[in-house]
Amino acid sequence: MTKELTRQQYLDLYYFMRLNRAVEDMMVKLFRQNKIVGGLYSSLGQEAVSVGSAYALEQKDWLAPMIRNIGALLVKGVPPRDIFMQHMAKYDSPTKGKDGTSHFGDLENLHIVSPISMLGDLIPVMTGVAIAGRYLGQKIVAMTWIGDGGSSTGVFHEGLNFAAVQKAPFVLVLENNQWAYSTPVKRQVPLENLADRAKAYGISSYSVDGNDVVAVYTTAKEAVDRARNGEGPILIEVKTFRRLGHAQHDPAEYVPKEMRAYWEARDPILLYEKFLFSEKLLDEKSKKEFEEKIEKLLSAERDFAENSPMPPAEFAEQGVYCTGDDCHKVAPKWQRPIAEVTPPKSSVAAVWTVQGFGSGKGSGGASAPIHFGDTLKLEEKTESATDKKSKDTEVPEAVAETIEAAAVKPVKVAAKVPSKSAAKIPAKIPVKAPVNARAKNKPAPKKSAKPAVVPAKSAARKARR
Ligand SMILES: Cc1ncc(C[n+]2csc(CCOP(=O)(O)OP(=O)(O)O)c2C)c(N)n1
Ligand SMILES: [Mg+2]
Repeated sequence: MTKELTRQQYLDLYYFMRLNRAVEDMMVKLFRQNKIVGGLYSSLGQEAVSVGSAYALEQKDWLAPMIRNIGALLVKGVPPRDIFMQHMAKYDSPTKGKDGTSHFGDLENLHIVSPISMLGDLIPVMTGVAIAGRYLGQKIVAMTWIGDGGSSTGVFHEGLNFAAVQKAPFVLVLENNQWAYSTPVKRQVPLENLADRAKAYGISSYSVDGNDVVAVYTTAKEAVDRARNGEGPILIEVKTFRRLGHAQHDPAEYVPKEMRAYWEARDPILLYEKFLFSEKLLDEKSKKEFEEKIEKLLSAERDFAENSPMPPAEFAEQGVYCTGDDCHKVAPKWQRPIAEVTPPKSSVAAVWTVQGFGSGKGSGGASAPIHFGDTLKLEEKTESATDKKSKDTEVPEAVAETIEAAAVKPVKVAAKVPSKSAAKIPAKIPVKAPVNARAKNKPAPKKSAKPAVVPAKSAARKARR
């Protein structure tokens, strides 16, 4: 770790990492007391990722957290009580008890987009936020996180490619914690550095030690500044380790002991404390003060959450669908003159001509408007479309004759009609006809005393069934 931040910044990073861990420790207790509704995920050992990256954002910037980014919510200004109440499905929670974990946002004040469970989907969503901000002249950056597993979804690639081609002011933090449920990274990505995924989209990337909060912060800050300055999206891979299982239900016995021991020795908070002590930014006294401050805050926040009521039953049918203005008011906040991006400054012509694109009937011999080219005139179009439709549905003469014949003499015709045509015969033809025909024309197979010889393949197939 190198010293290049202000004293306050160093101490902020420490405070938020400690707060992140303490909030989650408290939730484990609440979970064991059966007060948490639904699953509980942990970011133990990954606090430097959420805190370091979110700390690089300005207040006006936007983020969308994933399940292991409670630290990012705290940095952005979400009070711990909201996190507790959300997990406890309380009436005063941000979603009024309608959803769990970190599935809530704040579009108005904190600029947080609620996460969605479908891994990767936040990438195009936050790209949209970034582009909208640019259009409105807000000079914002949008940030979200994705796991090593989530980086193998189709939408990760579609979203990042879209962000790249749009040069969106967007930063994607790829949280490589070595595991996706019980799948190790090497079993799902043939890359040493997941940052290399950026090469496919022609965008910049970084690979950074995710347990070094200063490294995460300084990298994220550089990326955020570059994105804000118009360099397009940036991918940051942070290498870290998921210390617990996927969620509370998972003891993660599949994790090799040596791997766990290596990462546990690199606890991000202990590493950082060591650095702060060596730089004389923290001592035993100030450390204790931080601990007391956090303890006091969290016990008050927990009490508030515990005292909040559960939602009334009749509330279940309210707020399920958006009803417009009485549900939420989302209006664009222009930070530039609208005239800059509206007519007559911007083009609104629905069609445009391209020299050399060709001329046709629709363009009267001139260069063709790109949408119309050589298309038919309206009357011709309508006529030919009708003709085509009737041709498509028309039964060919030969087949019609065959069908008619089959209706009269089912047995004989069925023997002649190839199976493909037989499939087209309408339902009014007796269904049993072809079966009877085969039965009459083919002699019944002789009964044999010998057991049938089953070819090896079929035997294996039968055995599998
Ligand atoms: C598109 C999609 N596929 C599968 C899942 C189920 N799922 C939820 S979390 C998870 C593992 C994610 O692993 P990773 O992206 O590495 O994140 P981590 O849990 O390690 O933070 C899976 C497969 C999902 N939510 N969305
Ligand atoms: Mg993972």
